[in-house]
Amino acid sequence: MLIASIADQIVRGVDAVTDTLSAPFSDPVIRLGVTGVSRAGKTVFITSLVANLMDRGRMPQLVAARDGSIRTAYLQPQPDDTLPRFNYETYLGLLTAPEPAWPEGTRQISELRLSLKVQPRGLLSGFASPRTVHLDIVDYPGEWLLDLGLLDLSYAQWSAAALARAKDRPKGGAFLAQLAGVDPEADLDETQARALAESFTAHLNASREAGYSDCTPGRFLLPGDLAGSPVLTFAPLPTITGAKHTLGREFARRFESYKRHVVKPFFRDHFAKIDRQVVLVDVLGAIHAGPRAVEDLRVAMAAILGAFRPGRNAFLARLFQGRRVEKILFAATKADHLHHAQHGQLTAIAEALLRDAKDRADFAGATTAAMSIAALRATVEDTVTHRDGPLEVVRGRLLETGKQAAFYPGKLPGDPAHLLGPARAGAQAWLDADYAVMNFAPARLDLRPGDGPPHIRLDKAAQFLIGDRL
Ligand SMILES: Nc1nc2c(ncn2[C@@H]2O[C@H](COP(=O)(O)OP(=O)(O)O)[C@@H](O)[C@H]2O)c(=O)[nH]1
Ligand SMILES: [Mg+2]
Repeated sequence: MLIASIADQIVRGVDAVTDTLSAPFSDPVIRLGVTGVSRAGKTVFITSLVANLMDRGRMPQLVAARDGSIRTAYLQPQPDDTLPRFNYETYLGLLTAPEPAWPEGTRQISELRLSLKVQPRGLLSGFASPRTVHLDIVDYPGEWLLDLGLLDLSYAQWSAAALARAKDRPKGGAFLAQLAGVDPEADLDETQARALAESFTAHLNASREAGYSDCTPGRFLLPGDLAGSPVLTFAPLPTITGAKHTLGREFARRFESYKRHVVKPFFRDHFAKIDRQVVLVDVLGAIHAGPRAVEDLRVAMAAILGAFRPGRNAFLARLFQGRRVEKILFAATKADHLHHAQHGQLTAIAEALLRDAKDRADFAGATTAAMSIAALRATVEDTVTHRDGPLEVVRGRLLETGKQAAFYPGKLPGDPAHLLGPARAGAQAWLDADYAVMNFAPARLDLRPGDGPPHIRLDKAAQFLIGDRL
């Protein structure tokens, strides 16, 4: 341990020296992390952000776009040769086609470099030539961040927590029933191990579908090329004594292996290099799913945001070595599902979730903000007459039928505590309200030259995240 940390420091030290030496000769780089659990809106966010940075007509809240400091923006080969490239052209093509469609879900990390030519501002700016700022955008699943918490847990501790969660979550009963017939002290049987892992994974996936966010190990949901490997073939077990060659002992070993070979490399190779971070959250989706999903979101967000606290555990502290993520934006996505009259309430809920996480985690000087945004606006606003008076709705094309429909998701409370309170108290359903969500298809676009795709507050988000560096 000691030797490892000294070696780490030496490597870091050398890094630091070369950084300073090369700094005057190389262009500044901003590494922007984009995360959120599956379907939170990462792909759409990055696609629209990049399109709107290339065509800046709809970005007035980004100061460098409004005042013309950004001269041009163009895509360049990314710096990391071994990371998949974010498939920007394909996604934009889908979203802007005559029959627009949402991109397929992505389940892995990817990267894209956008380079901006920026005219320096200030006294002598007229004489200076434009400088280049590289924006390296890294898209990675929020599920992977939740795994950070596993580093602090033994297999027995994780098992206890996972079994407790399984009790009243989807397909948890089936897994527990299967477990009842298993003796952890019996010799390892690979067929049984696989069956347990499959049943546990089915339970995690069903929980995720039902709106639960806290479903670890994250790579069970998004296995990529690790599918079927031993590091993903384990499940929680009740108390084990751990004699050699037993199922219990082997699962405990695989759990440790998962931490070492899956969790740590991600944090070391990707997470520790991020300067700015946006965490996307489908708050409306969770509200629709009910109080338990909202409570789970609150806990998961605290865990996700906890990953940005370098003092969180020894492993992270060593990785960051005093470096830190400078800005963290917590964004409630898909705000176009709500008339703007209710955006304030949505932002307040996002703020309350962020505050809760902040109360427990000091982000060591990182600036944080909460916003409600829509990366790609799929609706227009309207007012319809309802038996109780006028109702402020949004109108869009339904994904299932392609038909236009007006939609009212329900009245969000002005005080977020009216939702977060019952959620925390373990309510099963909302008492006095019902919230709906609707799947809208992306709107057909008719873009003027110089305009990017329509959005809500994407420019404000960009100003917060990168505005100070342009
Ligand atoms: N109406 C609306 N829907 C969105 C928006 N962003 C994402 N979505 C929906 O959320 C789904 C998941 O988005 P995606 O970017 O693929 O999520 P990811 O899994 O985090 O990359 C999309 O297929 C859309 O249905 C948005 O700005 N407005
Ligand atoms: Mg994606």
